[in-house]
Amino acid sequence: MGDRRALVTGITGQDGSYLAEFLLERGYDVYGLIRRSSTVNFERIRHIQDDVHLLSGDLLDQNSLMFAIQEARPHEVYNLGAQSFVPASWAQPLLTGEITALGVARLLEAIRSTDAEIRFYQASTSELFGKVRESPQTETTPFYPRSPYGVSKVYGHWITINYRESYDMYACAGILFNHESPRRGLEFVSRKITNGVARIKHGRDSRLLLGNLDARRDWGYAGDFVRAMWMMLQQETPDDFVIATGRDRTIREFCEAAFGSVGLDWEEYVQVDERFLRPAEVEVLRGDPSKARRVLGWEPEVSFEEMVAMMVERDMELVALEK
Ligand code: NAP
Ligand code: F7E
Repeated sequence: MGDRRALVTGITGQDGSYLAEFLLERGYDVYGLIRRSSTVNFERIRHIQDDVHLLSGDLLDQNSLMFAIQEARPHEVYNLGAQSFVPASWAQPLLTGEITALGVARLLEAIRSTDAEIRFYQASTSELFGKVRESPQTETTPFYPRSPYGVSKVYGHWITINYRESYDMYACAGILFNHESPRRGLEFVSRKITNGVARIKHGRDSRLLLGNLDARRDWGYAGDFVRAMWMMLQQETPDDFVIATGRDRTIREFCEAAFGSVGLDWEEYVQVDERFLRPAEVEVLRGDPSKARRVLGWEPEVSFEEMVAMMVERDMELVALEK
């Protein structure tokens, strides 16, 4: 066993794969929790599959979390596992609550009863702010979630703080604003757009159907954001941090940048389809990362334009490979 061991839930997801790479580079023994499925979904971790230890478990199953903690004996646990797609949380609000809310308590209980010295990171989100009470949003901005996902994350956030205060555990919540990459799931708007651009450019599609084009998000690059998760757990005392770029843009602007990067005019291809509108929308999010800058020394390195170009470039390659 190595000197530093970390357990990552959600290792097969976008952030889990970047965080696992980051921790491996720093010499950690990395353990990842994976849930059983009838087809393997290791696309994002195939290149590091032999370097990490994969443990079978589920945030719905208390015993499996206990076994995972006992097996990995981690110094740090990063809870990135969640039902993370906002529209799916209206279709499956109870499942979302079980995984995204109660799953956090299950994991904290497994840690508390095994080794309360373990440092814990909870993946909180800008969706806590929802219908924003002030702008930009900071660590002290009141919450007003707008989806079953957001409501579940409010529980996960407060139970993390409550375990810190009740049991003196080293537990941090990172309030991360949207972060994207070529590994983003295809259903999220950023990747839906860059994949759509690639399919249109290759002649596979002629239009792209989207929902609310006026929504504004503070988009950063996932590779930069996972670094902040690790930085939070290296502090002397546990605390909560907003991680954001400090700039917001509309979905239209994302389209303009993505289509523009391959010389296309987005307005010729994008159409609004009401099926993609939400029952309650988060209209605008913009984070203030000054505490993270001051205390952690964290700064984003990849710009919005670089990230969009990176995503379109990768999707151009992937679509070219599709039969
Ligand atoms: P993602 O790509 O959707 O990955 C979610 C991960 O959770 C996957 O590995 C998934 O496993 C796993 N998972 C789902 N249900 C589970 C269960 N019952 N038990 C164990 N694992 C389960 O999400 P992401 O974008 O990487 O985000 C990582 C975390 O940060 C999530 O908690 C998300 O809510 C939060 N967050 C994301 C953002 C963002 O902009 N990306 C911002 C703030 C917070 P499968 O592969 O088996 O489905
Ligand atoms: O939507 C609008 C949509 O699904 C962004 C998750 O990682 O970040 C993510 O949640 C905006 C919304 O991300 C489409 O209405 C327009 O206003 O990419 P998204 P999200 O809902 O912000 C937060 C921080 C998380 O924590 C979540 O886990 O884009 N939008 N048209 C669309 N969105 C989608 N998905 N599809 C559209 O066609």
